Amino acid sequence: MLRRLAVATLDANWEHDHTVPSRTLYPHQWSWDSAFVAVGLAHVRPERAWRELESLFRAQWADGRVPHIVFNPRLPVGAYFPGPEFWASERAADAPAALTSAIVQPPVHALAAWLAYLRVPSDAAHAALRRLYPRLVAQQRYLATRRDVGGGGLACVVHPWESGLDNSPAWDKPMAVVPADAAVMRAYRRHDTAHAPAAHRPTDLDYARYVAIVASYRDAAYRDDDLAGRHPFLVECPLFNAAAGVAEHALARIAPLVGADPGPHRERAARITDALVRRLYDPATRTFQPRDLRTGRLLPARTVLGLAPLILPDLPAPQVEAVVAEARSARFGLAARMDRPLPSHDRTAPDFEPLRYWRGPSWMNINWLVRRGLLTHGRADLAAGLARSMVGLVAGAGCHEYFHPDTGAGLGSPAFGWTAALLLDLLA
Ligand code: 9WN
Repeated sequence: MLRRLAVATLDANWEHDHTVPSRTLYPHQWSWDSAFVAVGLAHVRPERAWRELESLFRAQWADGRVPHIVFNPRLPVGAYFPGPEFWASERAADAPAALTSAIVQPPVHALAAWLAYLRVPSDAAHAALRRLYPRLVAQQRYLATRRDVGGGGLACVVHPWESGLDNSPAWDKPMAVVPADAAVMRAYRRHDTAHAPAAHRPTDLDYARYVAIVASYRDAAYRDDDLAGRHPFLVECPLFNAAAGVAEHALARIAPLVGADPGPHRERAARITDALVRRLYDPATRTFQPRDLRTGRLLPARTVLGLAPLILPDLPAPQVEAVVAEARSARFGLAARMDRPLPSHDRTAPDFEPLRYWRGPSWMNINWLVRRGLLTHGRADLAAGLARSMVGLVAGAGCHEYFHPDTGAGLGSPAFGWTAALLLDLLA
């Protein structure tokens, strides 16, 4: 029954060579959504899993960046804000022919490709892996070189949208100093608030700042040189970098299958884990915190981003223990028997907002990543408790985009791609 709902959701969101996250809110192709969707498609429509990933990577830029949105040119102007006319990515020398945004999202694609291959290791899957491998390597190279703005071995994100957790309280401090005025938004038409209650979405002031950060990057033709000297938002995110580390681990598994050397991937994976612990682990709070490169300081909010390094198989034991303790604390409520999955923000914080997007609600993709981390580190009891709560959530509310962390009520889009896909993976 549940499985049928998930497959029907994915089928309804399928659009010639990719899956839209939502027909209403997000009618184009999103980068990390496609990776999560491919993980689910591999269980039911393996051929589509590869088309999903390959269509995304066809829009990869010459410099290796994988855009966070690939726009469907058949949709009318105004189908989503900000659309291709706002991004004007053709101003960049490295942009592809496709209409795309110019920023990235967490690189969970190599992991998705590896899991899809493990699920159905057919000749077609092998051929797709061969085609994808050099593109996945280029994606990692872009992040490791052009985006190592801090020089410490981590990639920095230049926009909250790149983190995937757009309005997380993690970004409140660096966002507060981005010059912008909510009135700017009168010049634009927001598309999201026509499809979801404004109280569940980022504010107009958030959007004014999102727009200002894109404008700054766009004015420099989306170049990455001298970002430290001119760009208004520069942070090192634990989830983003944990994804980059896991990507190197996945590439180390893929490499021998495509005739490449896994050694360099293993070395890079070890360097990323080491840099994460060195730069983003805070011994005082015993969790991972993002670093604001404009101040050099760790950001104080204790969000679910801090738990993400658990997905790294080589995370040292003290950090594994610390992250599991943080997840089990009253802030997140992980337990072998738990009613609801982890919220996106510390439940005990005064700025916890159970309805507003990434400021409290529970999301399937983040919980899925934490569950993988628990399994990786031998915490099957906790992983099972988390998985049961995730399945229960969707059984109660449907394939929503996000969920009220206490009542489990569905929020955002009601037929959301990655919720359906990751549910299929949990049910397998
Ligand atoms: C901006 C598509 C995307 C997800 C992000 C989520 C949301 C977009 C938006 O939707 O972001 O990229 O318009 O709010 O925050 O994680 O990839 O599902």
